[in-house]
Amino acid sequence: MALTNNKAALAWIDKMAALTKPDQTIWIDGSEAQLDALRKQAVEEGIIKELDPEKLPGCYLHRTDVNDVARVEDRTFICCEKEEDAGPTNHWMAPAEMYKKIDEMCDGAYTGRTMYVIPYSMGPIGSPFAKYGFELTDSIYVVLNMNIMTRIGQAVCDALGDDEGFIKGLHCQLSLDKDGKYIVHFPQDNTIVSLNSNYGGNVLQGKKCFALRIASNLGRAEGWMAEHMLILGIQNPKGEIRYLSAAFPSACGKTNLAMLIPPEGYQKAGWKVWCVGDDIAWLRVGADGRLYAVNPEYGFFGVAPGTSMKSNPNALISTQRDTIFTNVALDTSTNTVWWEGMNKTPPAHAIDWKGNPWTPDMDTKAAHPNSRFTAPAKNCPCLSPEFENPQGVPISAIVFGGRRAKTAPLVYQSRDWNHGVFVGSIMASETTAAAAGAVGVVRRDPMAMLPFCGYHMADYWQHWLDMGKKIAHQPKIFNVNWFRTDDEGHFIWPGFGDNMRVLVWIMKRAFDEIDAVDTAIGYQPKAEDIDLEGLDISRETLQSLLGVDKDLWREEAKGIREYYAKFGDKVPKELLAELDKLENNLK
Ligand code: SAT
Ligand code: MN
Repeated sequence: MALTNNKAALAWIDKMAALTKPDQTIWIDGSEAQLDALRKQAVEEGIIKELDPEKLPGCYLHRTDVNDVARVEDRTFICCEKEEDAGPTNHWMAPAEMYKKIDEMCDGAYTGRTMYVIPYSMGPIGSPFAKYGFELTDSIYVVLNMNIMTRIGQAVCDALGDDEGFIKGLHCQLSLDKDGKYIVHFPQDNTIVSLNSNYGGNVLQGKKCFALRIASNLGRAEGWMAEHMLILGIQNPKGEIRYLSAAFPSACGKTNLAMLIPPEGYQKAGWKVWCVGDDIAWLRVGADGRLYAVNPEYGFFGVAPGTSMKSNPNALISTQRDTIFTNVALDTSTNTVWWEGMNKTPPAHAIDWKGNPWTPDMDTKAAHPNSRFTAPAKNCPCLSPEFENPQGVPISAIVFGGRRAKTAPLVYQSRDWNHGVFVGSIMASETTAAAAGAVGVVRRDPMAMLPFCGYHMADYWQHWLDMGKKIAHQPKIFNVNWFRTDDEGHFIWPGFGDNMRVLVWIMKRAFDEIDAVDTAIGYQPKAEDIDLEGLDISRETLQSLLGVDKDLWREEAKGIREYYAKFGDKVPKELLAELDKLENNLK
């Protein structure tokens, strides 16, 4: 039975049912009884495997099709009316043409299948930040994951009422044809369609499709921001908590930073990090003129490989119950999961992510490099008490960062908001396994939004500049790079918990509590102002990590100019002025 009387929603769902022709329709009410029945059914149908109920209660393993393991950026479309509004970084197709294609592909797509209707909320239900949507899917795996990643069910329909401003989403698994994938967004209709995939980032529509691509459009129109950012709170020994948000590309350590455990000395002194979110932030100007953030999600869709009790105990603990693992290895002797980097003792006998027998002497990976866990946020030991705060948390610093072997120093601060927007716009990072395609190639990824900005990137930069004018108390903007390597290709900075040392400097700067050095690219710490106590790193090494190689940066400036040229005369003049300033400083 329908969970809403919302006429617009019912009319659209009827229309989709007429197109896809399901055998039956099931509304997901969010009740444990219904979810449990679906879990049982999914186990019976071989979609998921129940793991050891003592060691991993409520946990399941799923394997995707081998050609369906990451987001497919070249199959992702923004279908606004005019091609120029999608801009040079998005794939575009005329809406009418795309709708025609979808109608053809989805005609009878649910024949012999069930249509699940998932009402879901991004953001705490009833919060001024919250937005509601319906995802229609023929995948129980999607239902079970959406239940972890978003708030679902009757309460969402109740909060939506008759409002027509909901997001419409259709997902059809079809044959999972590797060449026939379509991840499509119609910003003017608040509509999302995912075809021929069952992989998280493509089909858990609340995440990248809604909370970033569609929401970036909504934010632009309504005067707020949808960003690919973690949110964390740093509690100092006085007990004050200060919040920052940070944008890094996929698989560059957002989850690790968001759940950071400070070095021992810091813990003893009373420092603590609280996680509000690990991937997406929605930001609005509050009545007090500060910028406030909520995490619109309800769970973590984290990269499994490399997650260990050493690297990120909070993440690993989060996955110990009520979690769905995707494309990790199955330890057959214990009926638990394993992945590269979990520990140094791989199982003697496992089933790899493709479903084949695996032993440690084989030279294939047991888990896919982009294998994931879907874990409820509530499981996280350091989840912020403000996680459900409908008003969000006040942001004092915004941090950009990427994976750069050279060029970008450990940390620097922008001189002001506009310079900070420039710093975000020139972000570059080496590609990872989170998207299909080559790994390790440096590409520009402005604000880590390259695959997620739902309109013209240069208009998005303009939106950032415009937002700056609306925020009376602007957060300070920084850039970090944990990934500088030495001549042998080893990381110089230890990263993980020790990133706390840099965060503490950032927060002191954000509150004007410490001086800095004015360099060609922005403000940088004095080498003595980054605490190295208990670390095996000399001041000279730190100095080199902070170093700005002017030759490399002149090359960088040239690359930025070429990159900006792609956007033609849409590049905001403020950013061109910042580039001129940078070039001047490098003379
Ligand atoms: O694949 S997801 O988009 O869900 C995760 C990521 O790539 O950031
Ligand atoms: Mn992400």
